[in-house]
Amino acid sequence: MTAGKDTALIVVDVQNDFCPGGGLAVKGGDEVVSVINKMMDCFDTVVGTQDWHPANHRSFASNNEGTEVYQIKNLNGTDQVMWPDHCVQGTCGADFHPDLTTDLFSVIIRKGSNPEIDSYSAFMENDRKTVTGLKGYLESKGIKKVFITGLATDYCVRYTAEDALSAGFEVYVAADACRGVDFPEGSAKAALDAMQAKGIRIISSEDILK
Ligand code: VGL
Ligand code: ZN
Repeated sequence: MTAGKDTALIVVDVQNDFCPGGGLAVKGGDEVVSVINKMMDCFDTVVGTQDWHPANHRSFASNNEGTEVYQIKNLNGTDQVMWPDHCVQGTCGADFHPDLTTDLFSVIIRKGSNPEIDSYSAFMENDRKTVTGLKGYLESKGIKKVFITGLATDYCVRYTAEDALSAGFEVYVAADACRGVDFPEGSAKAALDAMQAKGIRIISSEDILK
């Protein structure tokens, strides 16, 4: 299939730290690379995103004395999971997976750079106020529909998909082109169900590639 000019692909956080061996490894994270590479050929507009934290980011357990990894802590008024260090700006862990065809990205959105605020969504930081500019970019290109892929299903994919829906786009998530952190256990499946209940269409990459 060739997607219409009004359709964009968003490739969320396909970075070394979310792949096996990385700082916040997602099971099977690297398995999405080949399927996403194939999907990219079907779209004129492809957005890549990168989780892009300074080393002192407050979502890292290591930067919050007395906290343990995966503990939940109140950070500036919102519940924040204490993550292992990941995607530190300029490190190999923050690089895209080496086999990902990044040449086809029309634009790259980097998020999570404010040390005090996490940003799961590619549209808006977790303060739910600070925008990244992605909505305006897509609107300026006449995009009406977005297909979302990448890592991780239960965090950055989910938040990006839900914000895309709130921004007025028709939203599709290609489930087989995503993998979840699955913390807490079961959250990857729960995220797909929650997205579907909101009107996000959960599809397979095959629906695009056929
Ligand atoms: C992500 C947790 C922390 C993600 C980013 O890309 O889903 N998850 N930072
Ligand atoms: Zn992060």
